[in-house]
Amino acid sequence: MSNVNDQSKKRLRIAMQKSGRLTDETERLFKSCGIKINENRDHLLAHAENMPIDILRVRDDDIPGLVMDHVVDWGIVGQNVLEETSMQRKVDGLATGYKVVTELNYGDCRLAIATPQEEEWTGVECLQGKKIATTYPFLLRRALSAKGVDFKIVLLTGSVEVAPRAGLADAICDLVCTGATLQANGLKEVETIFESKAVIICRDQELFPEKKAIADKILTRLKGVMTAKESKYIMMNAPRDKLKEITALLPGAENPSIIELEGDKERVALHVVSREKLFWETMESLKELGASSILVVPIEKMLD
Ligand code: PRT
Ligand code: ZN
Repeated sequence: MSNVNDQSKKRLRIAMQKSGRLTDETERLFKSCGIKINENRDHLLAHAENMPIDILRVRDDDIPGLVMDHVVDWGIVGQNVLEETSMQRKVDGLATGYKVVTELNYGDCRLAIATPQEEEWTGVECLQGKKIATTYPFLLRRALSAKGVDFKIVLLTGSVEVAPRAGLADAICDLVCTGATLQANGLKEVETIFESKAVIICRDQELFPEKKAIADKILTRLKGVMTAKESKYIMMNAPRDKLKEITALLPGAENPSIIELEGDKERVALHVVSREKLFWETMESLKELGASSILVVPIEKMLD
């Protein structure tokens, strides 16, 4: 028995989506942070092979509750599910405490209201007295009540986009990414009510010191991976007398390394880490200033 307690004090337990839109990116993220997990997605609980971390694979809707009930230490979930579940749990009298550890750079989408394409739209007042199908009744009610619109909710957990055609509702409120699903169903997006991305959340209680140490380590690695994704390593040969102008063109670049070129007094090699994307336009301007052999190389990991 004491063994189980010891383990739960020492191993960081993280809940992630078992199978869905966040799964691949989350697995990629763990991998890039050096966490090796069992590939078998059918196992509810996976132990990392090389770190004191356990991964719980569940439906995304269960993740906020698992964190709020202190069953897991961290959860990776979309802000849409987090916000909706928080409001639902508040009404149900359940615990709603959590902290956001960090936002992630995937899972971007928006919760939007859509109506049949042929319907005239002049503003949210068009929804007065209408039936709106959604999986997100709390977020929808919060957004529309704030604007004084009175409407009816048709609660659906799937295939929300077919509700108007099936005669179940006048409009829908659903997640949108590219808008292709709406278009394919003869709907148009008329109002965004919530912007969302994936986040890591943490229980609202201090972690045991051993777990805190693991959490901090993973967070540092994670930030390193996320910064690296945006950053580029840039190399070029450049005329010595244009170095100032050239460096000024490089976005978010730290002090460049200048390296002598064998047998060339006029030109040097310049190496620099740029924290932002480098556009073709900038590369063309660099070339106009006399830079040559310009190489832009992706960075995998960064530790400042
Ligand atoms: O089984 P489980 O409950 O775990 O999964 P789920 O089916 O509830 O969720 P899933 O896997 O579909 O989505 C998980 C999370 O990914 C969501 O909660 C969002 O935070 C995020 N996300 C990002 C999206 C989308 N983009 C998205 N486009 N979730 C759903 N969609 C759906 C949307 O509902 C609609 O059906 O994709 C369709 C629209 O996409 P477009 O590109 O055609 O606009
Ligand atoms: Zn779900």
